[in-house]
Amino acid sequence: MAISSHFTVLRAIDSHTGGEPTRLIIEGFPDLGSGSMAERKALFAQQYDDWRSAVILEPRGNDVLVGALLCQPCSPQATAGVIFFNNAGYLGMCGHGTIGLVASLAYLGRIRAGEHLIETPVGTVSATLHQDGSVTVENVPAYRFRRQVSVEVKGYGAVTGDIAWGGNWFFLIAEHPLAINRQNLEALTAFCWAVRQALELAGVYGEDGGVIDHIELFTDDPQADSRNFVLCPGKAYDRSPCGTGTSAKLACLAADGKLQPDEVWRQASVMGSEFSGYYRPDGDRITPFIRGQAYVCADSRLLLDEHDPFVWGIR
Ligand code: PYC
Repeated sequence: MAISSHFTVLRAIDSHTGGEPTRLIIEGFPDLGSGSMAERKALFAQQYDDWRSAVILEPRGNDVLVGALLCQPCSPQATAGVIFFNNAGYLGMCGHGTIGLVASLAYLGRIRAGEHLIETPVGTVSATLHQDGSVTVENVPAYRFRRQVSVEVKGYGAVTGDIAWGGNWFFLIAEHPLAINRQNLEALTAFCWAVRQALELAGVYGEDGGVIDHIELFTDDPQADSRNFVLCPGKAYDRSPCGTGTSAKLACLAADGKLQPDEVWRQASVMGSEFSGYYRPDGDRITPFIRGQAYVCADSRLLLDEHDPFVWGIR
């Protein structure tokens, strides 16, 4: 089928991992060169940010969607490089997105079951595609940076949580007044957003000065070891248990001596989807392993019409 010259065409594979969507761009994106994924992410952000909004924002996308740009890796040993992005900007790493990437590459017939190295802006991760289609991600090293930090949150009072790195910065809160279930999504979102703003107002950051842009709440779950609610940087909540958030949780459990190496932790999301995880010690950090399953749900072409007033998304 011929497509007129005023269209730019991107091929996208959509998947979801525990309900959380990933849109993998496999063709049509501007060349970002051959630098590291961190360098290519910087170039993407500086020169091509309108391509991020075209892919992610309405009318082609939505606030929940996480984008993943498939890149040629630097190392010949790696299967792929990837840069993750969302409605607000860029992610260092994304667990559900890596599981979605691997499921999408398997759907395309580009990979088989086994271990694959994937380069990300925050380091190389390994992803094992199992025979049953599930994927285990060996994430970048995770650690708890600060324990039990209190912050005054407007309208809620003092809130205490741990700050941990799982590939993104998280504030993990066990003690809070909210029920974690689908009926309470608005209140959960409002609370987490207020916490996020309070952290910034109080000048509380990650170890590298990074913004703590993921807020994670926990409660007990009848089936899993815990249920969480994760608010992502652009104010959308994660439908999955969040791979980097589960990694941050494993780091806190390890630091508290509440979970032993190789012991399995089942993390449920607010939607009821589940990841399982375990860790291995890595100096003063841990290496987290997160297992989940993604399903491919679209193989499509995104059309960017130069005459369309919303060609770069509704910003
Ligand atoms: O699974 O790591 C994750 C993630 C980060 C943001 C949304 N999902």
